[in-house]
Amino acid sequence: MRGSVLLPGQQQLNPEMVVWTGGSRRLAMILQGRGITSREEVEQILNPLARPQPDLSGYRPLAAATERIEAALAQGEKIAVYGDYDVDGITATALLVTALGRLGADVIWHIPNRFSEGYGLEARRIQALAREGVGLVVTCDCGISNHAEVELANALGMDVVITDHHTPPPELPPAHSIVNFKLLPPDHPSRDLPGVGVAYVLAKQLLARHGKEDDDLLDLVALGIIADVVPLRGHNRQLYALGLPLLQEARRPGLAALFAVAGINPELVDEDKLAYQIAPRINAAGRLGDGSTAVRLLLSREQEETAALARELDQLNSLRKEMSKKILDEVSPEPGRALVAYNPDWHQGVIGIAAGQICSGNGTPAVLMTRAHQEDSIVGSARSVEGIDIYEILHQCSRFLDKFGGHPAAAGFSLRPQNLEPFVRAVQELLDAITARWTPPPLRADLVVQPWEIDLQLAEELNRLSPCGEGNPRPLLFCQDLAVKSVRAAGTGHILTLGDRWRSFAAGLWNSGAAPQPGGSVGAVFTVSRDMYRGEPSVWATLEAWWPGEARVEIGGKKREYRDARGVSWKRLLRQYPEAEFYREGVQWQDFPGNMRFNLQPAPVLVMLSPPPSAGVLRQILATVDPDLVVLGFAWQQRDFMADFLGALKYLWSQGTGEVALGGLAAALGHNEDTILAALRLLAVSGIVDFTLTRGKLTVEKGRGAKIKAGPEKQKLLAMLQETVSFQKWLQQADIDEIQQIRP
Ligand SMILES: [Mn+2]
Repeated sequence: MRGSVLLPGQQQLNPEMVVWTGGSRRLAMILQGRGITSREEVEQILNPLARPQPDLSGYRPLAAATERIEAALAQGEKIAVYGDYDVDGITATALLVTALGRLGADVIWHIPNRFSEGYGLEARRIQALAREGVGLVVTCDCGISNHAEVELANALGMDVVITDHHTPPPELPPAHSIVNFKLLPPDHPSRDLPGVGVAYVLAKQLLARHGKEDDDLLDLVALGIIADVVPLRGHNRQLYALGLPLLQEARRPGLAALFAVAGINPELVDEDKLAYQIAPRINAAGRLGDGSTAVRLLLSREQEETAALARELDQLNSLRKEMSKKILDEVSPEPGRALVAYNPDWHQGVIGIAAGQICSGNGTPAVLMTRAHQEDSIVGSARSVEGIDIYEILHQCSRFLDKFGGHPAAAGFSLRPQNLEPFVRAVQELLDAITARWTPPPLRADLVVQPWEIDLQLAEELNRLSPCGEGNPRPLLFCQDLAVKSVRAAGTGHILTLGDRWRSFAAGLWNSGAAPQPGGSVGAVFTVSRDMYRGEPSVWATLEAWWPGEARVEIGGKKREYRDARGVSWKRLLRQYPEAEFYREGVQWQDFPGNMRFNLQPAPVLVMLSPPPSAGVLRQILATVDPDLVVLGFAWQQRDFMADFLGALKYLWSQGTGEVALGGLAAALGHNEDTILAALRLLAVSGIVDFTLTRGKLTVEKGRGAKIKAGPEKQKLLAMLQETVSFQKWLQQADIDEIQQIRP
């Protein structure tokens, strides 16, 4: 599996990040590790609707487009919506047609045929529209590169309003107006809207001017955002958050029918179901048949019609899957070598998907070619891995190609049959040379977790980062030591039961060759999600990489000796290690020698008198003292946390100010900072205190309440305290070998 793993840096966590994430230290660590450090950015990820959508009404091209469409409405001019055959173009078309229809427009629409017309405006179709009496063409998800075709439309007496999100060429086409947010400044939150998002902004403005609703169109936008793999940041996150509930309520009959044929419970619709189950079914229409089928499905309100259309898309998708499986069966990629293959019988609409599957399965680029449907030429599709720019490679072979386009990860091209042989030779040679010196980039882990942390609560906590995908990846977790309890083959991969002595969870391992042996232990990098198992919600992990337990990735790099002195009295330890740094925390230890986590100094010997509250604090202590010898001397007794905590607050108030550093208070009580915050939140909702946290400094004021309220805050605090108790109990009796696995 993947060679190397990059662990998150050991940076000091800004305590305010924990507050901004609503008390989640883990989310705070992940976001800070990703360079998200301001309150606005955190809010934008976790709570995108806290702020209004960007106001684009002052954007001039939008006003021009609105005016031109309103003129068409006033004159009863025929409008043609010109879309695209992928999900983005299909949803954008359905959206514009609905909005224009709602305004009483005389509107027709067109989805080009992928093979006979190709992507974007096409000359013969423009002529046909002119003959049909169209006066205004409104594009969506295309048009920005169609200079000649727009010119032709103008010559035939039609105006063109372009709405598109593809990168504009240096010279813009002579359209009446061009709404493309890629022309906005680089940091504008609307810049990455997909085609359907751009269409929505225009439709919203038009509808608003006529006092009409646009909210029911947002399901189309949410679907297009996920299917078009645009960054899940900025305005996209807001539109997705608004559209998701409509999808989960299955408001649109066509999508309800599609969820039904796909066996999806609408309430459970999320970004993954949209990307992997819904988008392929809608795309199947354009790949194997006619994209119009999908537009009709999205527009239809008739139950019989939607059921029939949804079945049709489902069948096309099954056919598409069979065809790509057949391609996968027919090729035999060599491990570590890029695959270049041609077969005239493969379907043009499927080679891109198959190339993607080969590429991710084999971990090398893949180039597949077939005979074009319509003309005497060969078409190809290429997919590549991170760090190998397939577009650049095609560029270097462009002397053999008629057309090529794309980006570093995916590209398409066409060539004449007589060039096939020299092209295959050239491209294989180039790819061989490059893949030979290529090493996969390291996986970048967001968070180091211990086996006992991997539970449903973790999955739910991390799920607050949803939607995850482009621009906001699902967090990658690193765990150094997981027991492999069982392994069974499932589909193209394996399902494992992993865990530690006390807990287990299920994990999927897909497309990655060998699985570990049960009975041993592994290190792994994985994502977690919430899953239903036998009707119960549970945590599910998806492994991205694993390695045998004995080949552990070094985190600290330093060899440390550990000595077991659990149960030995502190007086004896003090005599035995007079030069050592002593760690002790918690009110019961106040009068003992030693230091809290913040007052510790580097020293060759560390004696731990009290058990730290979490692996995180233990790591912090080890990192600060950086000892060669660690003496585990802790004795532990359970205390009443609330009594200690209220006592500390009383002491604070008796001193006057009510101000204290969060870290200092946590250390004095021997707890985690997020536990202290959870306790303060509970006391605050109970009216017992009022508190603010600024730059790590707490100000706590006395409130009027006296009784602690039951509710989610109390549950949360109890869960955190339980976690600390479990960890400290574990420290009491675990093998030294296991404790040693917790490194800075
Ligand atoms: Mn698009």
